[in-house]
Amino acid sequence: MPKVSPLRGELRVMRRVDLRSDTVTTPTPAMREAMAEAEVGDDVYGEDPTVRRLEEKAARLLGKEAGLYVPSGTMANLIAVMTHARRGSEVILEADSHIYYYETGGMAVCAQVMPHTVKGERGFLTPEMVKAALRPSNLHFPPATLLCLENTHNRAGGTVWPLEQLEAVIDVAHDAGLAVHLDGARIFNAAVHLGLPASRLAERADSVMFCLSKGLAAPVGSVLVGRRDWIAAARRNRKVVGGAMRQAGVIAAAGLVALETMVSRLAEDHANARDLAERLAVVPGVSVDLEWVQTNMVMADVSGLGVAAPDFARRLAGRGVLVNAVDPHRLRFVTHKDVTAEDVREAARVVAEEAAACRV
Ligand code: TLP
Repeated sequence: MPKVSPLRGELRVMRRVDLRSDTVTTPTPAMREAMAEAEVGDDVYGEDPTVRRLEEKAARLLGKEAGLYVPSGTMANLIAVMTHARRGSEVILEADSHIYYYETGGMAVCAQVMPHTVKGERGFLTPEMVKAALRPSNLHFPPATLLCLENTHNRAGGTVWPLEQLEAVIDVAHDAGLAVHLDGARIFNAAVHLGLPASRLAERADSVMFCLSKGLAAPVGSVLVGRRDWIAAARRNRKVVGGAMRQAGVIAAAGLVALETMVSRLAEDHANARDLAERLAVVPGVSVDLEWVQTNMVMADVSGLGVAAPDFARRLAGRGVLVNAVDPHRLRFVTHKDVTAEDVREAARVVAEEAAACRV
């Protein structure tokens, strides 16, 4: 609902542009229709035909044997860690990865594993970095059992792993006997950027999770995919963490529509992000690394304005432009299906005006 705001003595209609995350997307009319008509059953008995169809479709799209529908990406990652990694073992992951940074320490609380973080470059590790993190077998060290990777990488700004590098890193982990889990919350954004099927990006990983409730705009859910026997073990762990649902076909139906109708349109979000990035990059005091704006995120460093990013975000919110500060210097702008090309231009205009006001 547009708000009316008094600005410079005139009345202007304030457009609300929500760029905090693609998680704010709302379901499409086709999703709501599919939800209303979904055939359902008790999924704990394996009797929900819609959930089964979603799990099978997700597995097929990612080139894996089986899938498991879960309430959230966080739970999917937690179940993956619980299922791959022995209690007391070490899990290697990038220092800014979502699993380490944003999942409330679930891997320590529930999976009882030891995180071993490695600082990457733009969210990517190199084979050398992983080799250096692998410690020899020794009574003093926890044995490493799992490597977790993230594509696209959230805190790096939606960056896409170069495929060769991804595969080389996975090979190093496999050679050392580690399993590899890919947090592919936005794997379809990566696939669209590379012009490759998501299954190609998922090929060498042992398990992959992706979110239906981000750019694909379904209201709830993520899917974890992998080998059939591994998914059976993950299903038990989903029950452990209370994530087994009953007539979940009602929400899974929207997930099916998301996979059928929302993947190719992600290119539009990427184009909007690129346009926004180019507009922000020319605002004095704001800096954007244009080379790394690859998908639906823009990271803007506002330290040149002499104001902390959370304070600048509050100023923007007062003008109807919602963004998240990801650290004291950087703001994250995320484009998605509920943000138009015009919204993006308006957001950039508001940033330029507020930036100018900071400088006076
Ligand atoms: N990311 C959210 C916040 O939690 C930061 C966002 O707004 O980007 N993996 C990755 C790479 C993610 O970005 C997210 C969500 C998750 C996992 C968790 O998914 P949910 O929110 O479904 O638990």
